[in-house]
Amino acid sequence: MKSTRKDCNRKYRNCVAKTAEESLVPNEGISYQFTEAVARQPCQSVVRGLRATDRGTPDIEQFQAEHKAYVSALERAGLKVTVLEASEAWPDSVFVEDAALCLPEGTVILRPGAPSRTGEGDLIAIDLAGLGHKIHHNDSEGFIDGGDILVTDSAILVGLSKRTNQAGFDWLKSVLEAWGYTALAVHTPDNVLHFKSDCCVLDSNTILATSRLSEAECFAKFRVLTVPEGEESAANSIRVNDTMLVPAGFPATAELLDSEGYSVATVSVSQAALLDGGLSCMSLRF
Ligand code: CIR
Repeated sequence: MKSTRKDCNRKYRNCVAKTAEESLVPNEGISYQFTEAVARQPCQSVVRGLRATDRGTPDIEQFQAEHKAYVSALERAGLKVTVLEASEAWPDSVFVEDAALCLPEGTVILRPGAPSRTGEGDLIAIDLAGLGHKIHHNDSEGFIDGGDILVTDSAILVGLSKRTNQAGFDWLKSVLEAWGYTALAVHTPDNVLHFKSDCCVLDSNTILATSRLSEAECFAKFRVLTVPEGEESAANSIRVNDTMLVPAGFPATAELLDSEGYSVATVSVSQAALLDGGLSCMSLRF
């Protein structure tokens, strides 16, 4: 990546009303102020993508159309989006979020915990290096999926899950602490694929979460808005600059966010959802 931490902090300072000195959070804006994103075209083999429950096979053409609309939504929110070529060898590789974590200090290559996804880190490392990212490789035996990593402006929360183990967390924590971040291990609810399947950042002090997570101790320092009952999947929304991207089909959540003053845009992710994917997992934002 081209920007340094210092440059980035300067960027954030320019974007928010308060200066970093006045702010109560160490990295104000790091969780939602971005200039770029990386996504990957869905491949034909996505029909063999992982899913906890079989609710049907994704339709490739519809997946591609929804992916295109997703990229356009990111662009409308102000990002320059690089769309990487599809990779047939890795059926779930459209879900780029699980393979890397992009921070101002560098890009950390992760090791996704599902056996059919472990090589996605090496795959995206080549692409991101080609885009000028400073790559930090995973030199541990641990597993960690980006879907379990919630970057907030005050700390980076990592949900231990079926895809992210203690060794993966310990390794990432050592990398993040060397860069000055606080990394905290938290619990991913049972039967939930990833920690971020159930929550997202709304701003420096506010989280949107499902009711099963909203009472969790890990959010004690945040104001938490709870996703209306029956709309749990809408917790996997993403804030991109001044826009809240919310999956289509969850009107009560869109209304809640609108009433809280967020500018909401909806995006259909019906085909990704068949593979337990959602808005956050289809891009790396930085
Ligand atoms: C998987 O099971 O790994 C994929 N089918 C879905 C990954 C979704 N990723 C994410 O929520 N970060």
